[in-house]
Amino acid sequence: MFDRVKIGRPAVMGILNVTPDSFSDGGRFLDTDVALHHGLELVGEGADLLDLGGESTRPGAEPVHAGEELARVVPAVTELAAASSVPLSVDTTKAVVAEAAVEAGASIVNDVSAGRFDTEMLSTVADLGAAYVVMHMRGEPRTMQDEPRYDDVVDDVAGFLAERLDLARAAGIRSGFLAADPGIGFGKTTEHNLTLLARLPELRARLGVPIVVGTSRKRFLGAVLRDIAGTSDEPGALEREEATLATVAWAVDRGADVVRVHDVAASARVVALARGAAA
Ligand code: PMM
Repeated sequence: MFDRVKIGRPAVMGILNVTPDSFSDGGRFLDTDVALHHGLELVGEGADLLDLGGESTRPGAEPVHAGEELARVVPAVTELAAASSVPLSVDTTKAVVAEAAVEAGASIVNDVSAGRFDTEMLSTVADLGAAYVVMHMRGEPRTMQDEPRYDDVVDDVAGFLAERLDLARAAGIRSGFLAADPGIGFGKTTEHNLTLLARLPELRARLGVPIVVGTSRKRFLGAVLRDIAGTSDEPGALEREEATLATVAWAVDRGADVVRVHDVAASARVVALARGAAA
């Protein structure tokens, strides 16, 4: 499902947020027809997978009720599953949403809480026979950016992910169906994020599962660009695209198996080039 060896290069996961408040494309794809259209566009641009999310996880975001999340995600998954054959992933921390989305045609559950927010999640994913992405986040979205500290960010993140992968296996999720994500931007400073990217090979070697990396349009890129420009203004989400592409190339070079991105067309080209350089 996630192995870069199988398709001969890292996979491009296109982001389809069906939320009114996601940080970079919130509100644009809330309508099911619009989501379907955008999803198919991403597939046409080279997305190997689509990741649909109905709850914003941006820093400070408030949780969404399951009913609301289901109403956002399930119709979009149903329509996309009927219209396209790319694997669909559901970005959720709730077992009921994971279950409904998989029944509607998704085959991957992308859980930014790695099973911490819902005690039913791991057993539900195991019963569904779905693939599962465990991501590292410090605490919860509402408070994760409050003075993040680590002894050694790579060691701490790897230790957390290894523990969550063990729990996922113990719950019955098969090893070949698991992937891990360092959670760029989830309770980390700019320095932490850059360190995690630089030391991705170490993380990958320690965990022994495919690695998903999501840097797309994230805030730390704005901070780096601001420092480079020597100004006090931070570029907004839509002005972070070239920085995103630089980190996509970097992540691929350091062994990322899946890159989670908004701009699929440009990322697909960068992945193809970076893979040539990394080979
Ligand atoms: N980032 C966001 C949401 N879900 N899932 C994974 N596995 N990795 C990420 O880095 C990640 C995620 C937040 O970004 P968005 O609002 O653009 O979706």
